[in-house]
Amino acid sequence: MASIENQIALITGASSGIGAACAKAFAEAGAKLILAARRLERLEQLAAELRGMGSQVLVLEMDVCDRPTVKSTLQSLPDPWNQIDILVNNAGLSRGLDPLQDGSIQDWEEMIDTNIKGLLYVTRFVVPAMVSRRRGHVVNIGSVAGHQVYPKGNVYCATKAAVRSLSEGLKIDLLGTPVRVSSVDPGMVETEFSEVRFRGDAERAGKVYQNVQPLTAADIADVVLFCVTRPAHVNLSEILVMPVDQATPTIVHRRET
Ligand code: NDP
Ligand code: 8X3
Repeated sequence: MASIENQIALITGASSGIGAACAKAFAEAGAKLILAARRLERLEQLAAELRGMGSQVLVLEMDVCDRPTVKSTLQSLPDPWNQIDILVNNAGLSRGLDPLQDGSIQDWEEMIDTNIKGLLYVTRFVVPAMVSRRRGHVVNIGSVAGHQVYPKGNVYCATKAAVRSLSEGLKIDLLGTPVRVSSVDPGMVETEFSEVRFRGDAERAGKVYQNVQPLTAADIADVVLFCVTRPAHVNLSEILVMPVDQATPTIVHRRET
């Protein structure tokens, strides 16, 4: 196992779920953390917890969709925080679950702006320094939804298929440099994801995980940490992580009550 001690890791969407779990796992492994999201209060709370464990943490209030802010924030990081070794492109969301022909265009735009364009902006402003420093690892959080489309998943699935293509494209374009690109693609993980999808309808969100054992955010953080702690010549290109109870996005084993 290679160490990530004292390496600088930028995690987007660190205020909740998988991003927050990655922050904890990385902090335990001794990394220095840049935590980014829109909800500053949440980030400050997590940062206080991690600093209490002895970690160095920088908090960034950053909406990945806001290109000028992403650019200015990332290009004005103080020394040594500008020397990012690991980028976890995790910020993402789904909105709604509707047949495409009835879909909300605003929901589509929010998913496309966040999951595709936001990931691109952050990558564009972080990776050049990795190339010039000749070190770095980008981990994109994709989804099983990027492998298999499910009913009413249309645009969300398309954004995650795009993330899969972007991981592949970046890997090809970085060939010849030591910078690695991995895609970690989870199935069902119990986080705030479904509450966001159903705009705070906790009852509907709860039904997604009813009578089933989903993955936890910590399960995914484990896999991300595994990716970034392989020897420098090893790249885990793509990892699909599913709960045992889930075969495909729609084929799920629900226990009898
Ligand atoms: P959560 O809703 O718990 O977390 C999503 C995170 O993304 C939050 O920290 C949120 O922070 C951040 N985020 C959303 N929009 C933006 C934005 N515009 N700018 C910056 N940050 C943003 O869900 P998960 O932890 O489950 O989701 C994390 C990733 O995992 C997503 O990419 C999701 O698509 C993917 N995924 C999730 C699965 C699941 O079943 N849960 C399965 C497969 C993939 P804030 O609101 O503070 O900005
Ligand atoms: C999140 C998992 O199956 O709801 O990417 O699309 S799913």
